[in-house]
Amino acid sequence: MPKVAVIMGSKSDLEVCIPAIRILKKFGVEVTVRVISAHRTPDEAQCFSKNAISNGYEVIISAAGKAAHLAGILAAYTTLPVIGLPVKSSTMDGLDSLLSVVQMPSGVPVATVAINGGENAGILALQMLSLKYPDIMLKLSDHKKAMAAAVSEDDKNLQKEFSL
Ligand code: RP5
Repeated sequence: MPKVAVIMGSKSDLEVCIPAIRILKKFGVEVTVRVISAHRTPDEAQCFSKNAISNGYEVIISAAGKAAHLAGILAAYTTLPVIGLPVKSSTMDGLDSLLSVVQMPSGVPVATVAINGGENAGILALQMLSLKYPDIMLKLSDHKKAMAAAVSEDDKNLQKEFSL
């Protein structure tokens, strides 16, 4: 069973992580959820990342806000793909978090999704896993079809509503 870690810098980031956790579980992925802070528990961040591969993780999702260094720290100690999820947790609308996550130096990438983009973090992790797990690739294809069907339904309904 594929295994993904969802790590947040503070328990206050949990709400933004829920859509990621939910979609990963829906696709049958084993999810480990942790609170590890780049600033408050830096030794644990280092330890988790250094041992992530031997502990069976295939992708890490890292959510953090403000001076959001967690994803970068995790990416520094592993060759696993790290998906950064910037959290809007301050007065700066999350732009501070976004830039802290995305502006990594050459050689240490963090695949960054939108501010509060929990579901996309989960889907991106699934897309990475799908290269190895064909059943996930199939489910992703079904998911895309379901999304398209929902948009077509909205389109049809709005056309009907406003053509009167
Ligand atoms: C970051 O600071 C966390 O990721 C969180 O988004 C933000 C605020 O943390 P708390 O002060 O709510 O614990 O480290």
